[in-house]
Amino acid sequence: MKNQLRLGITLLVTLLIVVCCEPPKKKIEYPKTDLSQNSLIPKPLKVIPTNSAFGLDSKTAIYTNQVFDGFEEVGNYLAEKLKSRLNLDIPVNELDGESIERLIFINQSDSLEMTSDEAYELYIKNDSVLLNAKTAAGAFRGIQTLRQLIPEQSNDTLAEQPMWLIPSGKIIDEPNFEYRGAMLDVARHFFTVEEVKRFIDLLAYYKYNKFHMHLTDDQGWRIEIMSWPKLTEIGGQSEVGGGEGGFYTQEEFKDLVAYAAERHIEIIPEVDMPGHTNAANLSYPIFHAGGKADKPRVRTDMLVGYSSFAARKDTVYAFLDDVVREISAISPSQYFHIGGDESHVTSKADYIHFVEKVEKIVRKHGKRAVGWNEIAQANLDSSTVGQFWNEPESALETVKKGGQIIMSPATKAYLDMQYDSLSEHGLHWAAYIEVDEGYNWDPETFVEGLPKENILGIEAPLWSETISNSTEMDYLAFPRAIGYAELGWTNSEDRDWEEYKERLADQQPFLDRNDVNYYPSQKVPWKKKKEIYKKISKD
Ligand code: TNX
Repeated sequence: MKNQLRLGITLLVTLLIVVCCEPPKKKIEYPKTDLSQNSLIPKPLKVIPTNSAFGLDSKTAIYTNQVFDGFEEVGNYLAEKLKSRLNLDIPVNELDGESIERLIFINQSDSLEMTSDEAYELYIKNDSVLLNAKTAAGAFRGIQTLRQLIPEQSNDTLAEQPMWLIPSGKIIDEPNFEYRGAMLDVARHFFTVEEVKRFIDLLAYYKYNKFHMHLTDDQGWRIEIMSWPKLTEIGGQSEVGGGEGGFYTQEEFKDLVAYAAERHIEIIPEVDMPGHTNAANLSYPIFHAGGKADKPRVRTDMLVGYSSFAARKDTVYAFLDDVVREISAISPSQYFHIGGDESHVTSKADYIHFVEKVEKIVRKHGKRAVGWNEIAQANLDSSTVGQFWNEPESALETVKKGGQIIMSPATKAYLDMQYDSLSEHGLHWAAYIEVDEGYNWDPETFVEGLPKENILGIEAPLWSETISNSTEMDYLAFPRAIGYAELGWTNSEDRDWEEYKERLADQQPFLDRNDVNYYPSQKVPWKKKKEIYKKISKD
């Protein structure tokens, strides 16, 4: 008993010594925050503030699931962004550092309430950020939300080291549509691999998941086809305005596909046919339709509708089988876009024959065909997707056959339309699309009678007749592409221009940091005049 007492006292004393002699940990007094006031785009499904903060700082570590594919890569991606933007060296999956006090845990979980593969939950507390996602894609979307929550300024008084205070609370989120895309026309003007990657990076920040590349048109053929080398040797050497054009080798295309995949963005290749094929026909005149179609020659103008493949020649389909096979082999996407628009010099019977033949070739190579809305004239498999741009009846026809629709109405979603009559670059044959016009429509109701379950999603196409570099691309794409991201992700009842425009204005620091030459629309209450942010670093 005596011994026990002595032991008890010794323990107590030891404990007291330990407690009182450990250097006192300064309790951080986080200021009051409101997570619901953050300018997230796209707006999440649910945001529940708890009014405190997580202090992102040099004592933070990232830990990820290391069993499921892709989670660690998402952690590495976040660490890279924190390094380039904040100059913080945050370890990923190394927890032995003594100074680690806070954790961002990227966790695989099957028990989310939401059904989408891209769903995620974020629980932000004083000492941890827990990101739950079923898939790495969901985790990647959640990481974008976290990036957007990092404030411009660090707080340098709360601790010895600078801290970026992320408001605490809970975010539950998933996309409304599974297909949220942008398209870039690399045929009218060629864009380099670096320019395309930069665009993909910007789209990733706003949770896009599809990137459609319009690879061929009258003015240029931009993808190497080993079995038909003249397509790029001849067809790749021109563009609108007389520039030298260019093309992607298959290796370069694979590199782009991999780069996009790291951002959980799928590249959808398009070979536009039977019209828009002057460059291919110039390379191999044997496939030219003749008749009403113009004789192939180098085209640097912006006209459309004058070219066609010969729809009744068997050799055309043998050639296209090679093209579809080679591209499919380097393109993991389930989709292959066959174009099909504006074939004004192909007879209706020839057009239908052609589209049905090519759709079968695409399916033979294991892909789902996508085509511009005109393809509805043909008898198509229900797996084939129509891309609505100008004919509501065609979209309805596709749906009647059981097909799905991607919404890209030219009057609302075309990134190449001018903002107004004074804005630079762009065309206006469909409409002038100011930033509010581009936001104020509903993909679910735009085509009357189109059931929601047949709408795969939305895509904003950027045709490039009037733009030839990143600066010009930015001007047409931003800030409108940010709005299309929200139209694809956020439910329509949660969207409101008056509220959105404030959140859009808050994107300015991000856009400026990344040197995005956005159009400074008067409709948006920008906080600062353009140019005012100093370029610090990219994120
Ligand atoms: C129509 S939209 C086209 C393109 C042009 C675009 C210019 C569509 C399927 N075809 O060939 O580049 O207008 O806005």
